[in-house]
Amino acid sequence: MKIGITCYPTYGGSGAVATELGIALAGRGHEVHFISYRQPFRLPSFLPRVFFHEVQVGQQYPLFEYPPYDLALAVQMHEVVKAHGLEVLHCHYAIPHATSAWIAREMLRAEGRDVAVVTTLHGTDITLVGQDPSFHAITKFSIEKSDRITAVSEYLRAETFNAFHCTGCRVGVIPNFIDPTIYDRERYRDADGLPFAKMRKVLMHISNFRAVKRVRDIVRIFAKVAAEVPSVLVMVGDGPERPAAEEEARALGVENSVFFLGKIEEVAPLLAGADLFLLPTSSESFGLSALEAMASGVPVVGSDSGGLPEVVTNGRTGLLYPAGDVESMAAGALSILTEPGRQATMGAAGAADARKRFSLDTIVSQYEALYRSAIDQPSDAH
Ligand code: GMT
Repeated sequence: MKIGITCYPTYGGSGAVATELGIALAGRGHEVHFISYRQPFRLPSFLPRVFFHEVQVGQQYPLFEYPPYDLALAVQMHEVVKAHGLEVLHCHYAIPHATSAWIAREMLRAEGRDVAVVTTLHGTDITLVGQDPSFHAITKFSIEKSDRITAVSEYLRAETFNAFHCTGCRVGVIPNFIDPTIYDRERYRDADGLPFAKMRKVLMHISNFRAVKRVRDIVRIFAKVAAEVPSVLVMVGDGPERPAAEEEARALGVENSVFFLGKIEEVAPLLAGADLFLLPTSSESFGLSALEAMASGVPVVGSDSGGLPEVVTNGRTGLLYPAGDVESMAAGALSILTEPGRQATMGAAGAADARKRFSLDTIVSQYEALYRSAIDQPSDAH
């Protein structure tokens, strides 16, 4: 197939999933065209059958206080579909990608051509941004007009119905995935790893440091663990709440044991050196970073909200508590790190479960089947 993929190219789970999906599809012989305002962060500069088309928002006319990226994206989609004969446009994150795809398809239809539109909902496009009154109606419209809609968890599927009361949207669930050959502890066994790894337990968190991640809680949990067990906290990523986490570390007197590494593209080697992953988020549609940790043999301590319980099996591959319950999360973390054999047993269970339920091969096949059905049987909702 000839497939267009549009995603946010910056650090974030939806961009990572979209990019790895595209790479895997090209590996299976499909032609994949990424359409976005920047090369996605996990996309290598050259791969056979993979192309990148940069969206450029043209003239910065003084009238435009807000440059219309959505329109420039629609025009680029329309161009790429025509120039390369794309059969399907796969939009990751509804806003504005699904809207631009709908415009592009209307333009194509006016010229007697067509393209199938598949939209994958990732989370905040439905639970946060899509709820904003300025976006609600257009989000509902755009997803209803997609030929196929998927959500990354059952939780997000239910949230989509609750948020939009849509009769016209049949949302399927295709979960996120990992490449088991990349998230493999054994692969990095001989690497030097983190310098402190052998002396102290390594607790790790990876995210975009937005408010929803509750980064202060991460530092609070760590401070309680560090009071009992020699340990360090490794914070990977960056975002608006990073100063708050740094401030919390100073306030709790643990700043010398908390390492902020900033944005790092390849997290698998880091995860291979971790003992515990923390994700005490207030709402997470899936929690890709938790899955990557599991696949790397790292138990997860996090919140039992959103789609995270669909990824982490409470008591077997990690421990989940109500969001904000720092006390219990710290106690759970300590139990994993100190009870003989518990960390190893949970880590091994996580690695096995990630491979069994979320393996790249299985999930990519599901997307292939979805594209084929969207091309052969377009939705009658438009
Ligand atoms: O957090 C966001 O708003 C960004 C978004 C993204 O683009 O990374 O994250 C969502 O998509 C990921 C990939 O499907 C999921 O693993 C995250 O759980 C989800 N974030 C939230 O629901 C908060």
